[in-house]
Amino acid sequence: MRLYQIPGSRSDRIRWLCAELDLPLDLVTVDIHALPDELIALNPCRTVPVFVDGTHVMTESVGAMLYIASRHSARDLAVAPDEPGYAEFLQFLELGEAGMLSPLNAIISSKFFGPPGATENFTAQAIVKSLDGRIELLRRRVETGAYLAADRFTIADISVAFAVKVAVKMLRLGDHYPPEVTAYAERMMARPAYQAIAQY
Ligand SMILES: N[C@@H](CCC(=O)N[C@@H](CS)C(=O)NCC(=O)O)C(=O)O
Repeated sequence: MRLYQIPGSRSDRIRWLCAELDLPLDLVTVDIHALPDELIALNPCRTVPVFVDGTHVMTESVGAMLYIASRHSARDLAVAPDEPGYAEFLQFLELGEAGMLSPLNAIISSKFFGPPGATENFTAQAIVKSLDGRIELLRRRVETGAYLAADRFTIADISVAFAVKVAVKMLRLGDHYPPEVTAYAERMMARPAYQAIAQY
């Protein structure tokens, strides 16, 4: 299995999962400003990560986590359809990317690559505000349980904890986030597997 990665980016989700499972990954570190032709040939979206397993090429970090967990029979790290926590598992697995990190791409671009004040525009403010709703959804979940689904650590926790980390540590949006949410993310990221690959 090969992973085109940028340390500290969504590729960390896949690295974190492989560290949990003790699976070897062939890492290719790339520069987002100078993506190699090899990556562009695999991924016309020109995004990172790109995960390759034989003839399979995946450009979605959450999809790649589900693939790895299924292929490597990591039953504990996913939740099966006949388990009670299945609905919550799917919900939070998706939330981390579709509901949280994907909308933040616009904020990341405007903060790091846009003109001064770009993050102050209406669209950027609307995205940040919408994230607050997702944080409240998360708060309600973590106030009643240590994990997001099935009372155990799963890839839904990797999906969401990584999104919270980007919001809090990279974008500094977390000043008003409830302590339950930041404590939950810190607890997930204190796991030895994440500590072994964490960049910041
Ligand atoms: N939904 C994709 C998003 C991938 C993505 O947007 N990656 C970022 C880096 S973490 C990127 O490549 N941004 C540059 C761009 O969108 O042009 C995933 O979960 O892997």
